[in-house]
Amino acid sequence: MKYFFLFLLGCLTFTGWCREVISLNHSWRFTPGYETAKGVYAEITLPHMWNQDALAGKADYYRGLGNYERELVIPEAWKGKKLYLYFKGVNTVANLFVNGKHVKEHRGGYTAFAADITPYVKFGEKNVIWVRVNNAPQLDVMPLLGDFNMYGGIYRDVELVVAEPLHFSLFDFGSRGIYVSQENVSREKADLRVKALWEGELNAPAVLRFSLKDAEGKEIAGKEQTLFSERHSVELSVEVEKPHLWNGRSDPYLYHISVELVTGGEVTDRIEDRVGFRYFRVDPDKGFFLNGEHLPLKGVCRHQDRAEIGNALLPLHHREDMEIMAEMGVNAVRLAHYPQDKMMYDLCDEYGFVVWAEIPFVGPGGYRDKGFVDQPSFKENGKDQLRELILQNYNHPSICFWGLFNELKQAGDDPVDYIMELNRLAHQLDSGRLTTSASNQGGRINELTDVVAWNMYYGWYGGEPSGIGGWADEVHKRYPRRAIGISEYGAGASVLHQQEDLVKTVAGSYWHPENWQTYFHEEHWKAIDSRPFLWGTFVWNMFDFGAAHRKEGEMNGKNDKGLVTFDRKVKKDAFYFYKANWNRDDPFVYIAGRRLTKRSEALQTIKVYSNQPLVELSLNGRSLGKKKGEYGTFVWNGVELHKGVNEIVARTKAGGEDKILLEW
Ligand code: ADA
Repeated sequence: MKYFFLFLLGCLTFTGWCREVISLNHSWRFTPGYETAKGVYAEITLPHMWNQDALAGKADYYRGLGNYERELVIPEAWKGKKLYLYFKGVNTVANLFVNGKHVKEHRGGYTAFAADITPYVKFGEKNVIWVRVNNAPQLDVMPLLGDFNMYGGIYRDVELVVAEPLHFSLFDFGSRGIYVSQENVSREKADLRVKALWEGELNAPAVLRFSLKDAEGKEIAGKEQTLFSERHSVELSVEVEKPHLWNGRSDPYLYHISVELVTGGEVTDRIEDRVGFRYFRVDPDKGFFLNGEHLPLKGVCRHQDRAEIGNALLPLHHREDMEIMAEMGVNAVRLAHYPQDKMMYDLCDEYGFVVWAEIPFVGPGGYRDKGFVDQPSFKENGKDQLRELILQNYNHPSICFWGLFNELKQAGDDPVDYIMELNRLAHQLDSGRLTTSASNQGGRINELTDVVAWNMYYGWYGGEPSGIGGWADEVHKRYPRRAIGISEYGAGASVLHQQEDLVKTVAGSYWHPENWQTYFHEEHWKAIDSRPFLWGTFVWNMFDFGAAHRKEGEMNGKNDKGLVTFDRKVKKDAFYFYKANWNRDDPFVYIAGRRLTKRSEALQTIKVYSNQPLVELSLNGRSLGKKKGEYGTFVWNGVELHKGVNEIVARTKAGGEDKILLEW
């Protein structure tokens, strides 16, 4: 029965011809700590994380050991195959044991890794898998700190890969062993290069072959090449004529590629992937260009966690985040501050978001402590994490930028030389993309990556929101030959905190009224929109996220700079301001200030957001006239409420209507 179940699972998760990929998310036992009492455990299903305490805002949440164990029956019939465990994300350090023997250690919580368990398993028997996970802070694993929770656990999927002896390598820093490069891309042609790494003995003549199909399934290119036993890497190139380009949100066209190893006429392994042809550049005066056309990047940053489940996300959660971002009209996303689930990069390919992907090289920002320690073990770990990020995500057309650091300082251990090393490494591994960084400093540190961006908080940690424009002009003048962007800008808001007047929020305080965040973004967007030299700008943050050390806003342990709440249930007013400016496709109308249901005066200002040219407002059934908007914003001053409950309706021709009740 068990074998039948395994077989069934294998069929369901089958991604290659001969390779079987079996989900191992079920039937784990979890025990926290060490020297735990025998027989005391929780039965859990992956993805899993153990830090509910962090979600509850406990600043010194548990950072230590957690143990995951499960049995694994390996059928006798698998003798002669190669068996791997593939972990997609374990935070932070994972040690894998099979039948009590140490197999592998992996250091870094955001990237995948594979372990060859073939020599450790007993065929035809039950085997015991034990993963010892440690999320304690350590000085030689990135990140050393950050304004986000480092939830411990096996929080992404685990798979068993059952491969034929001749198979694509899983050992190149957790990649799938297939790298698809594109060069000289234009509307006329593209050079496609497929590099494959393989493992195993060649007992008979073998070939590598690939086939590229368009979205309708028509083969448009293909090639094969003989394998030679002395080399475990092989490359094939073809020219694709008149490629249908991957063109961001407007046309995220994807081809399909399948790469196979064939020996004695039999396919022994196959990897499927998608290819999107595109070219891009960044100009210091004119910003970002995709396929030769100017594309202002309207970006947001996304942390991966959410209320109640932390980082232990299911596919439906990733998809929901994408849908929310798409609804707002986002066309670029900074997946901060670490590599995110591969599914996110897949979805970005599909939705057509331009991606900034990054390693967790996070500096102290406004806090004390260090993001960089000048010791070899830290530096090696950071380079490995960069290799993993790039090699695991090499084929995604959506990724245009590799982010190398966030808010590092030069005081103390100076990271400049090391960042230069990372920059060289990124280019060595991938000559087709640009490097970037998120700075909050002046000085040499801003001259190291291909393009640079700053985390700016005018009107939150200091200054006024309108200050952002002057700042951008100043930096553009100071670095005329550098492409500059804004990697973060944002202000906190609680949907429970409402005020009638616009009073500036004190960042670290309890009171985080929503209307200050809205105003902050209105001012920022106007300044950004009139400065096309900014190559990309990214709201901090799309969603509220867990930051256990924070004691501010409506509850401890949360950074509430999201445009959407931590549970994804409420879209704040600022969300609709952006939707009105960024989403040209779905007509809508939205009345702002709707959560401030009780007003203290009869005369009120009513603000409406819409992407339609004209909005009509009515009060208790009486029209107050139609208005044209500016920046998607329509304002009626001096609206006189009756005593009691008032009905306010905003109507548009194509975008329907919105209705709220206000009490005076
Ligand atoms: C920094 C940092 C972020 C973030 C932000 C904030 O800029 O890069 O991680 O949390 O501060 O909200 O203060």
